[in-house]
Amino acid sequence: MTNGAHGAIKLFQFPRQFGIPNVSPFCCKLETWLRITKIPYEVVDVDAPRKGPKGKVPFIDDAGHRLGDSSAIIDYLKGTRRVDPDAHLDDGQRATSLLVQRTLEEHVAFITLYTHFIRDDGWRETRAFFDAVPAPVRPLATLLVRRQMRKALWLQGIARHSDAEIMAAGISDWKAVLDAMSDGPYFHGDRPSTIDATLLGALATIVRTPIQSPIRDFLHSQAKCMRYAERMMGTFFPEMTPSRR
Ligand SMILES: N[C@@H](CCC(=O)N[C@@H](CS)C(=O)NCC(=O)O)C(=O)O
Repeated sequence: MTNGAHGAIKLFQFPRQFGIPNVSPFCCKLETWLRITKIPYEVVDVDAPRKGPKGKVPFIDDAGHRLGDSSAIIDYLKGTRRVDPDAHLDDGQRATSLLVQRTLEEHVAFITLYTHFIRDDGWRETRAFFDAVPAPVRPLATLLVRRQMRKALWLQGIARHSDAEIMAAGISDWKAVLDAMSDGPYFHGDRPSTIDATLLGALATIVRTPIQSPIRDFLHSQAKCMRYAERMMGTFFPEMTPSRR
């Protein structure tokens, strides 16, 4: 084990749902990164992101030191654990990683919030997330969360477009990401790097949940993408991957 001197970190994230590491792209990204780097961790389920230092999940506790934001946590762990799955990348690959990360985290993530919380197909599935809320207050709680999400997406801007425009924008993003990807097995070739964690986080919540959308249909039609998702899950989360018949 590479990190023997350190105890297991605590990883705070949403409870698992749909048989994937996490429905939150950022939580799935961080847990995938921990598996790529073999850093020991234990999962702590949280329902309320506001308990974290940045008011969002994921966050970690490393021997009493609490830290939020998946990228800040990754930088911190690279430094304290002296592991860097990106060390072998050249400047061009690093630049591509950053551009793909920004596309996924600053654009695709909002479209995914729209498909999961606002579109009826998504909301039918996502509302089950609130089953843990006591029944008498559940209708009000879910109404408020969805209203807050609509407001956030309006302010961010994506919700000012028609449904067809948002779906087309999402498909364009994904086409660009898939075109930038090597022939595998990982995004940049033979070895996994941080962008693979980011990419699995963004993909799993779309292709491995039952939430229907034209974006999901598009991704399911891309053999390269589906092979990649299956390979990443089989390699890093074998316990969540149904065995092949
Ligand atoms: N930049 C952050 C984004 C994390 C994030 O947006 N988390 C969402 C869940 S996907 C969250 O906690 N949202 C709750 C909120 O904003 O109140 C990261 O990389 O960790």
